[in-house]
Amino acid sequence: MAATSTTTSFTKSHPNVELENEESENLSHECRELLLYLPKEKGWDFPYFYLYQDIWYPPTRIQAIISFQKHFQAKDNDIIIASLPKSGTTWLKALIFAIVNRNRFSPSQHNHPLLISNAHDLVPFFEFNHYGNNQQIPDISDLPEPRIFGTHIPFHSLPDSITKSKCKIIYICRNPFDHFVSFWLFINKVIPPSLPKLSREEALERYSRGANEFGPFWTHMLSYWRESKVMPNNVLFLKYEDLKGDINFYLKIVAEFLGFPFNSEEESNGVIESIIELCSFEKMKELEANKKGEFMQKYENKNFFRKGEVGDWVNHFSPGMQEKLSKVIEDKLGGSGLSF
Ligand code: PPS
Repeated sequence: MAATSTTTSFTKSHPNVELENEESENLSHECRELLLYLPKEKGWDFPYFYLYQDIWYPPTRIQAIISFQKHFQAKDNDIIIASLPKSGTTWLKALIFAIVNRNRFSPSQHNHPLLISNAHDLVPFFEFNHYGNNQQIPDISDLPEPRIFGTHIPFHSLPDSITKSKCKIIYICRNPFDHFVSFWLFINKVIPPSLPKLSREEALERYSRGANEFGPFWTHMLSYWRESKVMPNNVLFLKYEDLKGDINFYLKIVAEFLGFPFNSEEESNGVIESIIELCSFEKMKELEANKKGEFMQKYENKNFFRKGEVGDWVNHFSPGMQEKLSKVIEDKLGGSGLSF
């Protein structure tokens, strides 16, 4: 499936005449023109989101995605870690970095890169890092191979260069109840003082309409879910809850899928257990690199590590909220084969 050039509603007769100054700063002419005609919603940690290719984003993200779609050249051995934010991205980035680089960096060595750097610095995102630097086109052709990238973009917006290649894409998905809680708490921590924090009811109302960054969650999840059924050798679909339930089993699945299977010697030498330990929530949360520092000069690294539990949603949902989200899940995912 190829990336389409604009979203569904392109209503020339009703432009968004009042593009905010701070929103249009550093945007290309092409992006500003596009924004004028895209559906617009109140944002969470940005003043507004715009619907681009069926997904809501702030303007800077759209600019980055357009640049990524235009310029990225995939290599067949590229590895792409895809997710909705707050689904286990940081964890999966760490696990995959450790698996793929285990011959360069032993998972038990005291100066392993994951002990001194945040996983997002080792595995940057296309749309925040590589293509998020205003309008500059990055030179990423000579990154060490296999190159490992992260993205929160849905499958249908990935450039042809990726979808028509032999790249390996691993998607991690999370139960929408826990996903919502993690997302809402995180965004409220990073909302700039100029914007109001969202109550959980207000946040859930918007989440249930799909009106959050990278939402609707169902469109995003289903984009990878369907491709994982069509192209199982290229797209592996994982669930956070499954990894929490049996990380040993899933680590082997991931390594095999990526073409880096563990051999019997590694298995008996405890390499799998060392990777699990290195990337465990408890270990990562306590590292200096993750307690301090910021990602993108906006997100404190410590905020990527909260509880790391399955089922924490029960502490945040009223019965009415539970009913509301259950209905959305049933309406949007029912019949797809994707369930939680
Ligand atoms: S982001 O912003 O997209 O990178 O966030 P993401 O990493 O996808 O999700 C953050 C949630 O994942 C939890 N987390 C972990 N769980 C298990 N193991 C490890 N190592 C790990 N690291 C982060 C993190 O605590 C967030 O979940 P909640 O429920 O908020 O605790």
